Amino acid sequence: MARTETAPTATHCPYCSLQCGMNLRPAVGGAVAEVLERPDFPVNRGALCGKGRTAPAVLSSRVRLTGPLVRNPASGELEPAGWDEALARIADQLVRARTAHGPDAVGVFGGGGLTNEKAYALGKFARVVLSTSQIDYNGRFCMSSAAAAHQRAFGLDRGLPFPLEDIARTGCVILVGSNLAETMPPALRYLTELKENGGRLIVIDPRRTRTAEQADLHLAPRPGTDLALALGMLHLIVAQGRVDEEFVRERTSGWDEARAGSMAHWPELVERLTGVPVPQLREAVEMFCAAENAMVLTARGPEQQSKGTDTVGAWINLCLATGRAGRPLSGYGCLTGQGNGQGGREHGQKADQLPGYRKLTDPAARRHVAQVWGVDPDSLPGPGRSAYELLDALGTDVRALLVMGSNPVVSAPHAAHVEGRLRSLDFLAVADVVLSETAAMADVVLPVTQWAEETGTTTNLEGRVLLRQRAVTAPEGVRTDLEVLNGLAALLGHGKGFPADPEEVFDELRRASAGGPADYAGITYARIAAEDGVFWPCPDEEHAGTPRLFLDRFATDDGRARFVPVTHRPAAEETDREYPVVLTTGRVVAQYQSGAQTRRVDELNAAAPGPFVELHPRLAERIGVAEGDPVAVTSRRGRAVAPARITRAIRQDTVFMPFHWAGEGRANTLTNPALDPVSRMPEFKVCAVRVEAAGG
Ligand SMILES: Nc1nc2c(c(=O)[nH]1)N[C@H]1C(S)=C(S)[C@@H](COP(=O)(O)OP(=O)(O)OC[C@H]3O[C@@H](n4cnc5c(=O)[nH]c(N)nc54)[C@H](O)[C@@H]3O)O[C@H]1N2
Ligand SMILES: Nc1nc2c(c(=O)[nH]1)N[C@H]1C(S)=C(S)[C@@H](COP(=O)(O)OP(=O)(O)OC[C@H]3O[C@@H](n4cnc5c(=O)[nH]c(N)nc54)[C@H](O)[C@@H]3O)O[C@H]1N2
Ligand code: SF4
Ligand SMILES: [Mo]
Repeated sequence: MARTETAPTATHCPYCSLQCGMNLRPAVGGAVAEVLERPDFPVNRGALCGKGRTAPAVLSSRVRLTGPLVRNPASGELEPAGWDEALARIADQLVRARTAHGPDAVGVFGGGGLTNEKAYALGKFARVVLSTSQIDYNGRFCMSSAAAAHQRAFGLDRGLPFPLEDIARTGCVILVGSNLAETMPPALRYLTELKENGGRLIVIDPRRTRTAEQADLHLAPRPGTDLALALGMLHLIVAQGRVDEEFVRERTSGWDEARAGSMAHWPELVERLTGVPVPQLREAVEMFCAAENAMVLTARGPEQQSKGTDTVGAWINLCLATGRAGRPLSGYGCLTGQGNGQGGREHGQKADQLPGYRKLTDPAARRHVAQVWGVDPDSLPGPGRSAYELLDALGTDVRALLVMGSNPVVSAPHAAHVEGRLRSLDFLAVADVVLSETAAMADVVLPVTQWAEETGTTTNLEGRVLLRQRAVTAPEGVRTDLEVLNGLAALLGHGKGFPADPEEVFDELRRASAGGPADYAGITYARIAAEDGVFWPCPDEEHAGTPRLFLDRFATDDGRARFVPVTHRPAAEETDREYPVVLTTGRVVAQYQSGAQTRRVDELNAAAPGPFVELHPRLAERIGVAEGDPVAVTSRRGRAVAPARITRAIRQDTVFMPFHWAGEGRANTLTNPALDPVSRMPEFKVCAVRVEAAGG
């Protein structure tokens, strides 16, 4: 008996999209649950980064929420309350908003960290129980530009169309705006193996990151100019006669227009736009074309731009023109970010989407899903607003909001404005594991279980569906997100249709996704556990799953990949005399996202205690700051202050801030909410700022 209670369970890390496998042994007595290696799991083969290794600390953290909180109207304070009271308050307020202002006055904001089951149930809850179109999620801030570009070019969006292991065996990898040495450390092994196998690595990043240090060639463009860089490379490929004419003829459409788009992008012009010297551009083309197989992988650098969709499109064009797609060991891929960044974008928490990656505007999709849900297709609302537009509409069109799995006070662009919008709501409910900055603003806070305390599936960056199994017992007083939705649905008149058992939800998800682009019909919990995960699409239980996509045909109607015609355009905000420096933002290895979870872990705080402004010694000298001095960074939207971190690893015209912290050093006080016209992705990676010494 005692043995089974402390036996380790095979499960997965709560954080990033690598979804590293681990074994977790429950705590004995007052101790923290123990992470053990799980060397047989293929993605990370036992390796974990510091965040994964210390994740159990958040399970037993003293600051985690263990009972609901309800704001006392008299004192204005959040006070402990029972579950019945908290849920009744939410149901009552959502009905009130709907009655007074219509169903679209109620909004829902989800997260790419939610399991497939939760994302599915949340989307269904919005459409069926609330009848609102106003649902979106933080994945819009993440990989939505790459997702849109995938759809346009290939007719299907799965981040990586091949398993990570293929990276080690290709000939050349261009890594665009990914710092995976810090953002998915165990994946660095695939790049090391690539080089051991004789392959070449090109890294494109305005900073010489730990990842860039591994590269055979590092190009450091000015932020926001990746589109010009990709077009410049395509220009050279055309000029040097290196186009794979046969591939272009047999497997693609739209080449003439794409080629025409590249013709105006002379290397010298590209050098002027990007700051990348022509010889380096030529060297990159040489490395990429000399290899028999090659890949381009993008992450947030080129994607979080107001032209992210076109930028990724330009990199895909490069792959297509050289025949590096739709065949083994070659292709384009996006390194998705959040734990369920892939699955979270497939099952219906996105504004325009139904489960199985179906479109909400497609009548056949509506009929199929409505039938699974037992509702009239006409009762399903249409598409709603994208994440930032939804946050921007709070307090005006949208009067009540339910947040599950995001902390936008820290992570949304133009965050002070978003805070104001949240404050102007009639009602805010937040389900979280800790009192995040967003939860602290809520009228009702619901404490939920964490990863290791509940079972559910996630789909990692490879499209591999995984089972994250419950390994420890949750503290008394917390409920799962599925139980929360089950309870709210019942209070709102839907006693059926929202089971709290994850496997039951998954079985419904399988039916809802059947026949859709992201088809999970053949995937079962038992299969996942037995097979180290199953790659979608997997239409039936006899189907082996699909680790590699597009080898015979692309997922477009005619089976051909589509070139997109693109030309360069500037960032939404360019530098000028008043704001002469470019700010870009991103991550450090020891903190995760808004920091809501990792800022509760001593070991991680010791490694990354707070925000900083990374700047070049020349710029530091010009403004008179030394290492550690407070630097004020001002944009058209606000001012942030953080200590200087001086390094030659960044361009002289650029400063970098990580976005993991709230308060004075919050990077998102500064960022520009300019949106990509297709994906509605905000421009987190480029805005114009002024940089000054803040001391004295
Ligand atoms: N430690 C840690 N790991 C994480 C996360 C975390 O918060 N912390 N979050 C997870 C999530 S959700 C995501 S989305 C991923 C993100 O993973 P990454 O995309 O690797 O992370 P970022 O640091 O946002 O951006 C990567 C790099 O883009 C560069 N960059 C900035 N501007 C530009 C530009 O204009 N062009 C180019 N080419 N590069 C540019 C930055 O200098 C940075 O080094 O990480 C996941 N893993
Ligand atoms: N300036 C700048 N801003 C950025 C970015 C950038 O590069 N630069 N990157 C953007 C990107 S890529 C992303 S993905 C976003 C992420 O930004 P956020 O959406 O804020 O991400 P998290 O900090 O992971 O927030 C998740 C919240 O949900 C809670 N939580 C975790 N698991 C669960 C669960 O299962 N259920 C519930 N109910 N709650 C849970 C956590 O405690 C936390 O409070 O930030 C974006 N913001
Ligand atoms: S790399 Fe990502 S999944 Fe792996 S341990 Fe670190 S945070 Fe967790
Ligand atoms: Mo992300």
